Amino acid sequence: MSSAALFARAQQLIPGGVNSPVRAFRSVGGAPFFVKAARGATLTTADDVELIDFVCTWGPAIHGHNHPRIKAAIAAALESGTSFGTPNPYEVEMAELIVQFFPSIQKVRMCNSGTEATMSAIRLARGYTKRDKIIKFAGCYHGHSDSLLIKAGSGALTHGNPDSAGVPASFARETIVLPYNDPAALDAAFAANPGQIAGVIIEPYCGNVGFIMPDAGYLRYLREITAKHGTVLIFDEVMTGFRLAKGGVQELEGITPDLTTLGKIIGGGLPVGAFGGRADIMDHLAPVGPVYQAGTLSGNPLAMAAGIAALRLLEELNPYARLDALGGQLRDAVIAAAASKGMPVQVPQRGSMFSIFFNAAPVRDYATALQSDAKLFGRFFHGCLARGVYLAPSAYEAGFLSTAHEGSAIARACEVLTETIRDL
Ligand code: KE4
Repeated sequence: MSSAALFARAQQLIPGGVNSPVRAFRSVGGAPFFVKAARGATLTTADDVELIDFVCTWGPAIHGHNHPRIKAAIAAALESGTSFGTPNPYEVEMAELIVQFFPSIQKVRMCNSGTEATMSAIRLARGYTKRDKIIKFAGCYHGHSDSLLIKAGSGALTHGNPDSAGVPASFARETIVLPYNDPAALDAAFAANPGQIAGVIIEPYCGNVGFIMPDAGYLRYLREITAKHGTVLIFDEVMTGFRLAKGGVQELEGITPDLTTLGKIIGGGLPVGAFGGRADIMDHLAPVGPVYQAGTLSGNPLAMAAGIAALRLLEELNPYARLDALGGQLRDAVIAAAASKGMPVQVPQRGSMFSIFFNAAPVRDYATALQSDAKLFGRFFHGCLARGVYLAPSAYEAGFLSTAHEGSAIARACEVLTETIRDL
């Protein structure tokens, strides 16, 4: 059945025809394609079109799709069943791997999505500090829990406003939204809310507003001011963990957060999330402490087996330099193509993450990201898609590379990006 026919059926039964809004192509226009198979760097659509994939299922597929080692690990686990509802050996091995990769994590709890991980970390920070307020940053996305679907309020230093229908104003009042990369805003928020801020949650490198990296010293300042005020610093590394380095951004930047949230890669493509950090904080979690958190399928043996295989592959391959070279190839191709026609473009890239902003100014926060030409991005997106390259269907998402992109896939992709920019 074609994508169009599938989409028509899906829209009858699933809101917008999708199980996650970004997949609906609303911000780039057109109708989404359906995928029936994925392997390596390639997606095969329901219309038998092959696409070079730079979404990588939004991060998990760092080894490419359907990697034989991950597939074999799932198959082996499947022989013993799909879910036990009891502790299982895979969970222990996963916990040991996470703690090994992330020295800041002394104890870790598995869950089933990044949203669960960040929601639980926020509750834990509040339970540990007995404070209610949290700080998040404009442009950072941490999943769809009520406390985090909040946009900056009128007084950005006081409280936020709901960023979705269904979020009570009373919830929004406990979330302060600050601009990213703005140390003075941090000072002001802590001064305006003395002894009230339970936690600060940040994407240390932003991947949900396009790809934005912090100014030098910004994360260190954030670590200092949160330590000074007894506020729990939460690094949301659901996207960057295991992707930008084995130990994520905290390894690259040499910063030790109090809690870290993880997901995506640690499920090897199956549903997963995790949060962990200082043992004295984590031991406030049930059944040890008073902060409740739970999940029927948390630590699911199939997801653990897939994630363990993905992490073991990272240990063996240590692919980060190769991934950074691939990202650099893509970045250089886009910059050269845009320069040849005097088109302003920013291509922030680090390792296997990148984004393409049609913007004359460097993008350093939500406000500058919004000044990019999203309409032009939409035309660029569809031009690439028509030539067989699938970028994230939004001007405000990050792109992802995998080790499977090496060789012909990256070479073809660079040609396509170049041709598409030429014809814009
Ligand atoms: P999930 O609940 O979607 O597993 O994770 C939420 C989440 C938390 N933290 C960060 C840093 C994230 O990037 C995400 C989810 N990322 C989006 C990509 N923009 C998932 C794609 C989608 O919503 O379909």
